[in-house]
Amino acid sequence: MTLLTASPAHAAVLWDGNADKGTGVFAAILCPGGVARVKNWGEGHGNFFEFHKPAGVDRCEGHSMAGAEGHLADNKTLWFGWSLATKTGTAQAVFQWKSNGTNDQHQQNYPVLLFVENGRFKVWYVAPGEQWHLIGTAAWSADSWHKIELGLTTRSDDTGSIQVYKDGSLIASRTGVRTWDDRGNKPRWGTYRGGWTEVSSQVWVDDPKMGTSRADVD
Ligand SMILES: [Ca+2]
Repeated sequence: MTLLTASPAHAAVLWDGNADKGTGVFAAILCPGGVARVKNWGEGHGNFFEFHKPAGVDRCEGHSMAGAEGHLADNKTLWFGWSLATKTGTAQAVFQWKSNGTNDQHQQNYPVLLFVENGRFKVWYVAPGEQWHLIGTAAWSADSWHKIELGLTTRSDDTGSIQVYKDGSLIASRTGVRTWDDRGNKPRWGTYRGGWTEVSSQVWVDDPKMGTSRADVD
């Protein structure tokens, strides 16, 4: 007798940010002076999100996930997956694992940052005290889609972990990190200035998802 089992019982898609549903899949759009909208180039990705940050503007981002923030907590395993394309090789911060609160309310403003900079994709872990650690990097080609998968175990002590896959290859893996700040964290997709407020940047995000396993967001 053969037992056919479905996917593991603990696996689950916790949030599906399909662009067919519009920008309301995000909890908020933070894009003053820029453009955040649904776009479609008539290719296989169908509808996706466009974030355009003109020069002189700090950010154009989709902040967090409507209806799914209850899943964000300490001591969780969370996977985020999406497709990303950038107009140039310097799109600045394209994802932030952003801490809630401001200034002295947090020890880490952004424990994990993903950058596209000078033709490289970069994974930063930013420890308390604004200590930046480059924990992974890979070549980046502008104007084409790339699959990004980020796995986090959230910990407010130093026992968390970070894994990042780009186009199916593991490019960053780090344990012994603090991934959950005092007031918690939320994901942000789009483009944030980094050191280059004067640079215009345009990025496209398709099919962002959150789940409890990599398979959920693959
Ligand atoms: Ca799509």
